[in-house]
Amino acid sequence: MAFKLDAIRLHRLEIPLVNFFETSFGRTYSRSIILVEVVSDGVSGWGEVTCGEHPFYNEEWTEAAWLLLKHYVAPAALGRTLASASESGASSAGIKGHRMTRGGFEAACWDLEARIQGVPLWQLIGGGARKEIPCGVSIGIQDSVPQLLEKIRTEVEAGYRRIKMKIKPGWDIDVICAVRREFPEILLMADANSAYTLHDIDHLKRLDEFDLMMMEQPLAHDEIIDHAALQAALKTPICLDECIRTAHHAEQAIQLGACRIINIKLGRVGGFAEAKRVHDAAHAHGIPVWCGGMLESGVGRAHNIALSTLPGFVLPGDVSASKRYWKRDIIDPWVEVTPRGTIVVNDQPGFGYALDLEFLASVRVAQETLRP
Ligand code: OSB
Ligand code: MG
Repeated sequence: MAFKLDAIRLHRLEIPLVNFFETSFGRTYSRSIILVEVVSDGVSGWGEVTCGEHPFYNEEWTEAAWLLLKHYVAPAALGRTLASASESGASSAGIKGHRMTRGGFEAACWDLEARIQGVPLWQLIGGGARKEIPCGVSIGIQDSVPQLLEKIRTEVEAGYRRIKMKIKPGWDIDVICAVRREFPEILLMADANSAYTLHDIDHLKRLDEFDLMMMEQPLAHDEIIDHAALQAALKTPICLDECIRTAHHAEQAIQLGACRIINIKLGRVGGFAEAKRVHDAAHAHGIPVWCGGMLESGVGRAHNIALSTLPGFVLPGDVSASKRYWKRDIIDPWVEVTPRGTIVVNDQPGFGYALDLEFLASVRVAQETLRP
């Protein structure tokens, strides 16, 4: 359904995390999040820019995202009539990289179209393969092994179906060994966020004995070929995260044997249109996918839930309950996880949750409305 973009409003929020989150590239205590609100004929659609506060996961970061949205993404889109949300990425296609930033805008357009049509977002994107999505958790690097074991116990008892732990040199083999000793049966995986190189191949091979579901992104963020060499030497399946920014990358990685599983992050690939293409490419090759997370607020989390209803998302994702991240979420109700370790997908229009505008205003530190 065609719509014209009358205004784009940027909101910058600062929200402390309930617990710090540590990866191989650093520790986060508080999130700085940009929400993109796109307005057409009085109806608003919302998207979240999922980049970090610093350019350490990939090249993107919050401050830069604001400038890119204001000076490039919004001016190229404002006043235009889009035949459908699937066209919304085209106006900023000339921008190289910065897919999380462009993806925040793109996802907002999908939400807008779903709200104009009065249909759930999952339906508009062609999802709906499942009414409950299976959930896993991502647990950061802790100060001590007993702390990690306690965190894992809490999440397993809450019903989560798969545990992902972050690793880095110095926090890997011994720690995984301790986790396995304590939890011999759980579905367990490890995410290195690019902390190793091919020089570590013998070290990484030692992880094969722990029956991990997968090892996520052990090597450089932009290095598909070395991952193929590593996968050939490992029994443990490699899952690529950072490396896969387009469906073309997914095709190349699969053809080279660089991974056996793909983590799809809505932002990392630039929004729903490319996420669907990555999903389709993986599906065509029998490669399972799951939905990754970037410590999103309720808005990004709700988009991830819709994405996870596409048929190829057969593995538990990093989409978990609001309360694991926030004392109060910016959506109402919050995202909850059942004792079965699932999120029940609802049938409300758009991304399926109301915004808690009062709380949103209280954590907003900047706002700007852009018009044609
Ligand atoms: O690599 O998946 C990652 C968080 C920030 C940056 C990168 C990653 C992550 C996570 C968190 O693993 C997943 C989540 O709970 O949102
Ligand atoms: Mg990852």
